[in-house]
Amino acid sequence: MKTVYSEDHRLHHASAELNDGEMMPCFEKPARADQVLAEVERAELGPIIPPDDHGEAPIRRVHTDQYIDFFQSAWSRWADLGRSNDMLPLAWPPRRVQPRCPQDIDGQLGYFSFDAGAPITATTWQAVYSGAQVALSAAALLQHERQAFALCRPPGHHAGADYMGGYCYLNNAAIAAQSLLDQGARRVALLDVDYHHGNGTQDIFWTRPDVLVASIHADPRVEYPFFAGHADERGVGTGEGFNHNYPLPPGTAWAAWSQALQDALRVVAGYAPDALVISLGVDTFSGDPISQFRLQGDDYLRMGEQIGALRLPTLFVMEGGYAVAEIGLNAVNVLRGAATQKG
Ligand code: OKP
Ligand code: ZN
Repeated sequence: MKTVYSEDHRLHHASAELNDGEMMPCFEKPARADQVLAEVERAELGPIIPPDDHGEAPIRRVHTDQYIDFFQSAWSRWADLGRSNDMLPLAWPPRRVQPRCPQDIDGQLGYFSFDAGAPITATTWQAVYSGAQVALSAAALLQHERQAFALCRPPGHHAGADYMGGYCYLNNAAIAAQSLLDQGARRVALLDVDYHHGNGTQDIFWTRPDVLVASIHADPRVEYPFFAGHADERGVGTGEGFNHNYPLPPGTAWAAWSQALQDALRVVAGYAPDALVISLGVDTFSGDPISQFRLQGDDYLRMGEQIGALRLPTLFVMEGGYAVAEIGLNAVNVLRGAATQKG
C-alpha cells in the first residue's frame, strides 16, 4: 500500500489547548505524524510519496468560499492588530440566534468555529492545505490501486463546511470522498473509526444519499463533541437513512467495539459503494491520554482485516490518536490487516 505524506504538517504546531480548565501543551502535535511515518517505514508497508497539488477547487467543493477566504486571511488580520499568540475564538452564538457574520476578527473566529480546540497559527493554513492535498493525492491513487493511505495531520473529521474545531480545520476525508465522486464514483461510503464522533463529516453529508456515513465512537452524552453522534441521527431529506451512528460507552473494548464494526460493515456492503474512505483514528487505544476505549495493539490488525474483507477500493485517512509512542504501530496494524485481505 502506498502512503502519501508531506512534511508540511510541521507548519501546524499550536502552543496550547484548554484541558480540564487548564491551558496545556497540545495533544495534537507534529510528533504524531512522525511516529506514523516511522512505523510505515519500519514495517515496509510500501512506497512513501509526496502529494500532487490539486489546487483549492476540490477543497472548495466541501468547504464554503466564505470559510476558506476567512481562514486564508485570518492570521495576517490578527498580526496587523499586533497580536502574536495563537488565534483562539472566545464567543459563539447562543441558541435561537440566527448569526450574521461579524466584521471583527474575534467575532469571525467564533462564527467559523464550534469550540476553542482549533488554534490558528501563522502557518496553519499552509499545513492544512497540504494535508488536504495529501488526502486528494491518495484518493487519486485509487484509480490504479486497491488501497492507499493518506498520512494527514492535523485531523479533519470535526471540521464542517464552514467551521473548525476539535483540532480540525479542513475535513480531509470529506474532501477525498467528494473528489472520488467527482472522478466518477457513483456512491462513496465513509466509515469513521476514530474514538470521537465525526460531527463535521456527518454535517457535510447530512442531506446526501451519495455518501453513506457510518461512525463508531464514544457516546456523545458523556464524551466530546457532545452535541452530535447519537444513534437516532440518520440524515434528513434525500440523506435520510444514509447516516449511521454507533455510540458506545466509555470502557468499550474489542468485543463490543467489533460488534459495532460488524454491523457498520454490513451497512456499508449493503450500500454497494464504488469506494470506501476510512477516517482512521486510533485514539480508541487503551493507552490514549484523552480517550476511554480499551482497544489493544492486535485489535487493530483484526480491524484492518475486517475492513479489507469487503474488498472495496479503500482510502485510509489519518485522524486522531494521541498515545504518541503507539500511534504508528496501531495505525500501521490496521493498514497491514487490510493489505493482507486485498485481492
Ligand atoms: C480530535 B479527534 C481534551 C478534550 C477534548 C478535543 C478532542 C478532539 C479530538 N482537551 N478536546 O477526533 O481525534
Ligand atoms: Zn478522536
